[in-house]
Amino acid sequence: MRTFRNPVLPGCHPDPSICRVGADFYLVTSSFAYYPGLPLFHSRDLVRWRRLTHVLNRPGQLPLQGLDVSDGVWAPTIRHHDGTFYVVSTVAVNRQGSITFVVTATDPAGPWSDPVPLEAEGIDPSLFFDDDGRCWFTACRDAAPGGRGPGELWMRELDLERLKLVGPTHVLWHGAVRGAWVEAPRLYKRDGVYHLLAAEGGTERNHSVTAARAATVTGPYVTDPRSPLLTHRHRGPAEPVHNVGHADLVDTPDGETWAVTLAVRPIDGTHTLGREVFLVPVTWTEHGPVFAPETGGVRLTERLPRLAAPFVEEAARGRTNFDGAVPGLEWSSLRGPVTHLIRPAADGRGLEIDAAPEPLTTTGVPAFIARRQQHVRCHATTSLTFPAAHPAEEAGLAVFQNQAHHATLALTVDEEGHPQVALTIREVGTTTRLATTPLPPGKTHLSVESDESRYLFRARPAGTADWTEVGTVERSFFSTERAGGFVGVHLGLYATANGRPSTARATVRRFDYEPGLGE
Ligand code: 6LW
Repeated sequence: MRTFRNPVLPGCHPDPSICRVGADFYLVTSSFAYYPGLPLFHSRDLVRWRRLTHVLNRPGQLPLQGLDVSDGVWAPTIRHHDGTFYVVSTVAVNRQGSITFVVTATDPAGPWSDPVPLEAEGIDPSLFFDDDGRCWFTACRDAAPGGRGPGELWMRELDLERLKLVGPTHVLWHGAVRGAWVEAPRLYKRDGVYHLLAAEGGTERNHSVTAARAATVTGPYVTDPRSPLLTHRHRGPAEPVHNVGHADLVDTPDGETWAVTLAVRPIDGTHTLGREVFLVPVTWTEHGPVFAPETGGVRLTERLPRLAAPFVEEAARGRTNFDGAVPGLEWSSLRGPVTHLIRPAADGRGLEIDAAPEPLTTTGVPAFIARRQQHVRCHATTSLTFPAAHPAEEAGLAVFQNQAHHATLALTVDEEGHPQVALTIREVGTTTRLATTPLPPGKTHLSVESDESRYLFRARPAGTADWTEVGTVERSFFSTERAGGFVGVHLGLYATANGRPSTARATVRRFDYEPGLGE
């Protein structure tokens, strides 16, 4: 049997949504407070995905300043109708309020329109185009006022001309188990029946895909008694894939149906890479969709979709030379563009990063760019020079969960002005300097290597042969279970003067990311 390896999008890519136009599949995921927002991927075989663009890549489209890393852009849905692509999504603000919006494009590569706010309560919006061309907007909201809580799924019509919700609100469903966090509604029509899929149980171990169905689009919806249609909540610690839910379905041109769903890969009960995208086969019966009919679950090795030609999978390794060019689509900043802080170096070789006053610990825009960690075992290295003049000035590598929870390996100076490399962790207001190692001034290589148990931080002055171990941090420190929130680890480059004005500037020659052996 020809197989592929799940997840098809490793690393922090939660809340996937998928659509197809002809032979082309498009997929979007949440992006939280990372900028640009809403990464959009393209594939022809459902397995190999290429970054096409970001749906929100102009600063005016995205109000992210002041937000926690796990707030921001949540749970989009992408659909195509009559020559237009639609993405609906929500900006969550301090886990309390939210702004739901729709953006459109005729070419998925962009440009995408500015967001049009919708008067919609709640999160996880989606669209469904009925046979008569009417567009139905669904989302989930609190069933009871106060606090984002176990919810209800609701629907209104979207007027496509005016991009406005119109007509009455229809309450669709409260989930297979009332009060179990019904979210992520997605609607499909099959053989005259409307099937409403939802996520239920919360996005952690109890996550699941549940369903209801109706004869008319606005309901009444009746719980599919087979619910949950997909979950791993009953599986024990030996199961490699957990927290399965938040699915979206797509039909292939040759008549297969596949689901994309989020899930995590915990090790000893914790996961660091965030929620990743898994591909699951689906068949339709008279009862509705059946997920993974042969295996009953989400597998790390799955049979290839029929449309995929056999291929050799390549791990996502990457060298970024930063030579005269802006970093590629895999790089993000926090809460807005950083072109005023990070730019191509004057000699065209590498990037300059200003030691801006903003530290990594606030909800502002620090001088920081990062890419997702996509493999538990991986190795990231960089080479930089940073003539720090004050101990508050630092620049180097960051292993970043969120602003309250990260580690840095940085070039800085001690109180006497001697260059050193410092390993520091920050956890909810507490900064701990784990280790320092003196260094000669000048170009230095920094490296972080992770595996199932720890992150190992090392340094090497340019022109010398041996790496010096600066220190280690246990892997679970970076886990979602420890840090909270909705994201996975990002590996990045940063500089800061920690609140002081500074003219110090780091010059970064390159950044390499290599999956470890067996990844
Ligand atoms: C997403 C929602 C969720 O909107 O997490 O817990 C949110 N559930 O489905 C962010 O990914």
